[in-house]
Amino acid sequence: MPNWPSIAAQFNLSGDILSAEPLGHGHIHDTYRLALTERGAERSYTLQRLNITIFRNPAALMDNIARVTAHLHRKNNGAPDAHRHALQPVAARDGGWLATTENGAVWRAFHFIGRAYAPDILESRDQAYQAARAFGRFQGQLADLPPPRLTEILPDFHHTPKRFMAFERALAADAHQRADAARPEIAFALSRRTMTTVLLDLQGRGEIPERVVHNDTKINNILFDESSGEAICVIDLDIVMPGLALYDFGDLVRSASNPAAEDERDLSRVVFRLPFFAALLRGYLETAGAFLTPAERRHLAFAGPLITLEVGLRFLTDYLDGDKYFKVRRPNHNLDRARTQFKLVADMERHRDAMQAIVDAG
Ligand code: GN1
Ligand code: MG
Repeated sequence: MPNWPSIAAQFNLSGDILSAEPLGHGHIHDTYRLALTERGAERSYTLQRLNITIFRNPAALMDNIARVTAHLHRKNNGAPDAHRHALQPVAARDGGWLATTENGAVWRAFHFIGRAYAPDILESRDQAYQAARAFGRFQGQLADLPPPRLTEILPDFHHTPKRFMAFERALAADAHQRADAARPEIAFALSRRTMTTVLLDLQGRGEIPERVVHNDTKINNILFDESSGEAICVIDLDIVMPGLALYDFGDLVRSASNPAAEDERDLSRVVFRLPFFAALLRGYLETAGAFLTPAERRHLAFAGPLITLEVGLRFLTDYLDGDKYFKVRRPNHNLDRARTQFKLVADMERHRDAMQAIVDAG
């Protein structure tokens, strides 16, 4: 168990510690809800131990987040419940945003947003509509973030061709003799190389602009209000940085369209839900439609299969590499995850014309 008194004392927090419990299902950091009480008033905070193997410059990361959240709060100023619509980091007593413990762990804190939940799987099309609206609004609000350019915390994060090359390197090395167990998945990935360059080529030709985007719009990175069901707050801002709007829409399609868990072993449960795609598109166009370029619009149906392939490639690469990146809780966990992603890609490919028709009508 983390040493909560020593961690809490490093932030601008006061009161007695009441409880600490694990929170959420992120694959990267360790997240807790810490409740404090002061003269009868209870306050909760989200405390995260950062994965500093992946995020080597946590100070730059928090600097990005501080700028982004301050900008979002300026935009939301005056809205009812504004404090529930954007994250708010808690400053450390040393003037920065981080606390370091004696064992070298690096922590950050946010004000906890209560009466809200982050779903791993969407139950209704309305949730999909809500989530896409929220991410479109998020992109729109960050369009005029004052300079300088945000730090690229993880450069080339969605550079799919580089992800593909990393996969090929892991396959050639096969350092853990796992390739044999993944032959069908490897073949599936290898036959889709040409997909990986499409968006970057368009960006290179100037048809798709760089924007400030979220880059990790998995559906459990948004909070829904428990009573109204409204998508209220975009969370997990670690890799908010320059990127393409289509990465965000694509990852939403990946995570919102699938009714099964990302690591589901029964692949018959992993399917692409076309009506959820239609709901995502409707929500996204309501808040982002005004700023998308024609080329961005034309590729809304392509973004889902692309990002799903990319995430599947990353899981497969990590499986071949010996599970170094994503947290795993069982043998073959990353292979199971790669399988769900590729099953989803295949299903999306079957629905390609139907998706395109929805985009063209939208
Ligand atoms: C990670 O941090 P989390 O669990 O929200 C990953 C995403 C993947 C996702 C797959 C920084 O997201 O890129 O799409 O897992 N985040 C990072 O579930 O690598
Ligand atoms: Mg997350």
